[in-house]
Amino acid sequence: MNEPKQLHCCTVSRSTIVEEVLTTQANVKASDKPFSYEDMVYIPGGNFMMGTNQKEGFPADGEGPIRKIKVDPFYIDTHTVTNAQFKAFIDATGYKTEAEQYGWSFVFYQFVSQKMADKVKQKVQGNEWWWVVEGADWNHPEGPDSTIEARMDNPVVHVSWNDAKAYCDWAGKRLPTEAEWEFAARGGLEQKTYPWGDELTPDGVHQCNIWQGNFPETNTEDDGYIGTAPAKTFPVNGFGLYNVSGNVWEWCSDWFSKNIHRRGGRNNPKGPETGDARVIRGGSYLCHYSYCNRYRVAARTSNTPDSSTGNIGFRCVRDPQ
Ligand SMILES: [Cu+2]
Repeated sequence: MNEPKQLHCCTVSRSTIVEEVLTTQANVKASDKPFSYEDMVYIPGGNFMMGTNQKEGFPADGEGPIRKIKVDPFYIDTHTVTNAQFKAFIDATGYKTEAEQYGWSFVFYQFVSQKMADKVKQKVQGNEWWWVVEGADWNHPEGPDSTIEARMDNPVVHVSWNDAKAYCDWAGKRLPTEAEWEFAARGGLEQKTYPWGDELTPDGVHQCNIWQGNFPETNTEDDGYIGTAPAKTFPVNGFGLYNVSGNVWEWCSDWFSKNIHRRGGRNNPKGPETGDARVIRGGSYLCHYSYCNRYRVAARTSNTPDSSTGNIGFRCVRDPQ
């Protein structure tokens, strides 16, 4: 059986717009600065119950069945890579992101200025809230007339999987496997819906940055944010991680498959040998229970490795030395 086309409510892939895919395998040299564990936490590893059989989930995404998985200890960033951190990488290496090479990226329509909106030629069919904005990139998240100046502590966005990998190579880190990501995201709790428990807003208090109101028309911003929130917002989970649910999707190292569980090992699974799309986890500020409750900690989807949007970022891990 074929995998579904990589067209998801909450993300969108470049292949919906372009036939030819750039395959940039940039050779980025590791930074010569001494490595710092600043803003990383040690995850002890061990066994955990991965996935979910919940009915309110998306079984078609391959969220289940629940299986016992073992991961080795690792360090993980407490927050997603920020604009400030990514800028340091660009300044040091001169790296060009794929959004810059293609000359455009996907922006949520409400963020596009009137001036830019008049120039937008393409909207994604079936996902009309995604606009193809020329000149949108990590440094201009809503197009050439926007800046990250007031958002240096927010997650970098419009970064492809390939861009994220290049950053990791420079930073002396790597992307988490999907299993590592979920182990860390669960924060030591077993089989809870969210990183903090089973209730979305315990005592009416928002725990993450997702959509409130009617998607895609009105975001009431009850949680305080319409786009990204600073990378260190909302209470941390049991391991000290910020924003594993909501805010931005996070790239994992694995290729995506709906039924990897049948062939993947139970010890440090690394996903399929090959594929078309990479796993992303955590959901984003555009997720809403009415159509995409993928801010659940077991939820998963994917995007092609050259794709970039305004709601995908990443955090890194490092093996104990
Ligand atoms: Cu979503």
